[in-house]
Amino acid sequence: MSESKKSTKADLTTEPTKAGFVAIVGRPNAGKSTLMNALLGEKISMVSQKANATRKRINAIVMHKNNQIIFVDTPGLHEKEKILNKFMMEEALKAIGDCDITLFLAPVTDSTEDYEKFLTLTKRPHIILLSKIDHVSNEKILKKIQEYQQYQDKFLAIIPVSVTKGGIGFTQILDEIAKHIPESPYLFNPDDLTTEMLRDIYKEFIREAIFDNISDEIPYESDVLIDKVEEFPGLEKIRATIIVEKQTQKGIIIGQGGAAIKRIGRDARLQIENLIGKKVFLDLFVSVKKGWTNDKKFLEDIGYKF
Ligand SMILES: Nc1nc2c(ncn2[C@@H]2O[C@H](COP(=O)(O)OP(=O)(O)OP(=O)(O)O)[C@@H](O)[C@H]2O)c(=O)[nH]1
Ligand SMILES: [Mg+2]
Repeated sequence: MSESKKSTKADLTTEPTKAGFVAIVGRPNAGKSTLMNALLGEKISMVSQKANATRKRINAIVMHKNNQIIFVDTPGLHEKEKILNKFMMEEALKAIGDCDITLFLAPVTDSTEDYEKFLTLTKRPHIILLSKIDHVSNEKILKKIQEYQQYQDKFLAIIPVSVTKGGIGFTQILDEIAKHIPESPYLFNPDDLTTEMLRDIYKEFIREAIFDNISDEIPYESDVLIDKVEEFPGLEKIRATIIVEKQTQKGIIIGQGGAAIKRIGRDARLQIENLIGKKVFLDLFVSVKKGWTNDKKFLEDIGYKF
């Protein structure tokens, strides 16, 4: 996907270029997708107050001085029995294995237990990011950094970050990453925002609108298929189907007189219009597929490649 909106152009420097992949991992709701969008300066990954929002890896291409950093957003590290959840966990583990380094995102209010679990998963090089530091006092941040010092031979650096308070820690994150990625020609066009297909981002925005507008288990038992995208000058026509597990869920997604699906459609449309800078016509349908979150064949058919 090529985007003219991108502002972070590569510096004209004589230094050799570097390029590398950086996985962003951590427990559900740690703030991984929010951080990646903020580092990119553009929203491409869905964000939610509800945990377990991200289901697949999403790449963002960030230029920093003579470095091309490809961030890989991942699903939260968690344990659940459903096949969809196992896929999500594998996605995160694969990203750690495939990337040059990993950012382990730990909300500052979390205990160090999650980090100990992370250390049992991988020995690969990583940076700890203490996220959501706007929630606590400076004293508490320092105390937490001290707690992590017992593991100091395990991590490359520990950096406090906040996205909501004007990107605290961002330059430090990018400079630290630059130290650990290899000299390499750029791997992608520096003007590109992402390696994802636009239709996959549309799908994430529709999923986000479901997470925002519908409660209980329905967001976790629904997914979105993009059926058709038609491009016209100044207009994008998108047709998508929301899949749910039960007939009753279909009724709730549609809502009284179609009120709920209208809200979902409007919220998703605004996000898509904001990204592509074009008017969008979004047509949504709902379809019931019993037990899809535990159906490996169906999951593979809709793009969850194990
Ligand atoms: N106060 C505060 N809230 C944040 C910050 N970063 C993220 N959040 C909020 O934390 C919630 C979760 O953010 P996400 O980015 O979706 O978290 P995630 O780690 O991607 O979650 P999963 O995809 O479910 O694993 C959202 O409500 C964000 O607005 C931050 O720096 N400060
Ligand atoms: Mg996420």
